[in-house]
Amino acid sequence: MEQKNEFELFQRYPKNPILTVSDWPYRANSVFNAAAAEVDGKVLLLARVEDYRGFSHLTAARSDDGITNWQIDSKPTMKPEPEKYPEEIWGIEDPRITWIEDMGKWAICYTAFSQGGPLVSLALTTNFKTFRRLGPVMPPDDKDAALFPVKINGLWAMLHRPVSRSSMLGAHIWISFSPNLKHWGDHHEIIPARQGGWWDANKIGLCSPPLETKAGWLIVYHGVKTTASGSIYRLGLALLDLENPLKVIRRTDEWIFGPQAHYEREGDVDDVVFPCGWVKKNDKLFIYYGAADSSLCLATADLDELVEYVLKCPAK
Ligand code: BMA
Repeated sequence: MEQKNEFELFQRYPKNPILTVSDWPYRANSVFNAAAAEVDGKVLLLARVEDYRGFSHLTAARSDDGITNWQIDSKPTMKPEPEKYPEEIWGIEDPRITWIEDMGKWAICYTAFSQGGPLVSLALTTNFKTFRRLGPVMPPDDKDAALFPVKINGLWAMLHRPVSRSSMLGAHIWISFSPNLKHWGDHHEIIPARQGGWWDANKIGLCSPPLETKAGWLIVYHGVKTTASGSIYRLGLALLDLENPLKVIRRTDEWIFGPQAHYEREGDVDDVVFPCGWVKKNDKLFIYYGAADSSLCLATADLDELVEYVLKCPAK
């Protein structure tokens, strides 16, 4: 692992990127923004793969140590099915995986790129080979969604990021509830994008799924700063109350990770770090992120240090 940089909570894996399209067993334009989970003792990444039409599908890669020797499915693991699910016409993107102990299943929230814009779809799996789609659960525009692993006060809960057509009003993180994973309501905005000069002004979105810690649900989110030469995607943290996740206990004022390495600064979309998954290995957190919409990278963090840091941030 990399020499620890004492100012950074996240340490980049020195041999990043861990996966690129040159590792892929079939022809594709790019691999990025992967969900992550520990499945049968291995780390499984469900990567977004963009083909040469510009459409995305999802493909699984598995590794014993979560770093090297990835076994990549030889063909797409989960393909868009526009004949049955018309909202998947322009592809499926940016999955987030949550293990639902109560059901003994993995839930995957993903973006379906419909003719009406991106929306949130949900699928369940036990094996990452076959998937049971529950279909769209949020209408467009909505993305950056993940489920909580447990019911909250008797209901399933999901974080997501709807965008108002009047984009002047910004894009914020919302929470919604469901009795059955299919019908969603009780919608509340919980983390607003800031305004003006902030790194996370106007547009934010959830990254990896909420992670349960003693101090609360740990959230990592991206903030998008618009500049004269394009957008910069950086990451911040927040902590939600364990029993009542509508309550934001803490939120970092400063971004804690942003594009610095050349593979994050230059690619199909410059200046993007975009995690969709993290895996806890002992006290370490392995965070998997798409870099510049072009490759898959790894950074590690000490979970206690992250929580300690976020607890020092202003109360919200
Ligand atoms: C967001 C998402 C991500 C992408 C990012 C940068 O809106 O679509 O998939 O990585 O833009 O292009």
